[in-house]
Amino acid sequence: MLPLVNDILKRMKAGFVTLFGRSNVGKSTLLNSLVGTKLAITSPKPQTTRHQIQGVVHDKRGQIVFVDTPGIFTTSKSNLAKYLNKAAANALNGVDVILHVVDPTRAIGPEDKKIMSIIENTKLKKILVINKIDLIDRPHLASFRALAEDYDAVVELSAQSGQHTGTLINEILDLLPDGQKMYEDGQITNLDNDFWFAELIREKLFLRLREEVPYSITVKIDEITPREDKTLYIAARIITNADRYKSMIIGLGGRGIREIGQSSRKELEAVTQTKVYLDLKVVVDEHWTEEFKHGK
Ligand SMILES: Nc1nc2c(ncn2[C@@H]2O[C@H](COP(=O)(O)OP(=O)(O)OP(=O)(O)O)[C@@H](O)[C@H]2O)c(=O)[nH]1
Ligand SMILES: [Mg+2]
Repeated sequence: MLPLVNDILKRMKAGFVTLFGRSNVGKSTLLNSLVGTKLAITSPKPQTTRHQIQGVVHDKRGQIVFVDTPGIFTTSKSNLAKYLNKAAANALNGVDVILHVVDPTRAIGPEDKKIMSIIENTKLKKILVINKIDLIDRPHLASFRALAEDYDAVVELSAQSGQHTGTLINEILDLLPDGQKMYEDGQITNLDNDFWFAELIREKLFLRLREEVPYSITVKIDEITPREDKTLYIAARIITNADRYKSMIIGLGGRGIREIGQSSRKELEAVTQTKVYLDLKVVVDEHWTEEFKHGK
């Protein structure tokens, strides 16, 4: 009977759900898996995500807007690190449900404890999401399961394989209030193309470069022009804060930048479904991280 009544009243669930967790637990991978498209970039390196990215799941029972956040971490005191922690904490404003995403291959760390203390005092609904169940070796699973009573629900899933992500959607819809759609049908993100394309290039840099180099980099798109021959011309700048990083990005005989250009172009072609001509430059601006100090 109930679905019929809901149909007549056009009642639906709607709300914001934040993906919260320490770095590298798989928040962005989970967002992509739930939305079914690669919106957020991912990498095996910590601190990959720098911005709030929204991804929308349209379900006949309602609409869920997921908000991906930078991982919380407690060790670094750089401007970028402070900015990322603030951005993550800000993402809790105005949300309905918090997903605390954890990785059972690693012990509960100071970051998890910090997150638990942040969310403990909120009145928001909380779900503990134990990710990476596709891995056989999960030595810390029991210690995460033991936290269950602090949460409204616990879901064990694999963001990578998609296993049990449907269970998570069901649990979220149970906890969400009735509401109105926030996004039009078919719209899946708040990202504009400039930002999205820059992020896809930044992912390739994250995957290819070692140690501190990826953290010295930001990417800006200068031009996106559809050409008459049906190709898409994209001009982008890789901005780093030191000459030595610039040479590491370019690589011996330009090999590094060539490979980054090729893998970025492939990814851009996949998301745009168009042949792409990518014009990539590397420039040094030692002050770019200052932007983060001012919260831009
Ligand atoms: N085996 C396995 N690996 C996963 C799973 N989910 C994510 N990963 C891997 O974990 C790493 C980190 O994933 P991300 O999605 O970038 O993690 P994140 O939490 O967004 O990290 P930050 O943005 O740095 O906070 C990547 O190498 C992913 O491929 C999973 O379900 N199973
Ligand atoms: Mg991320």
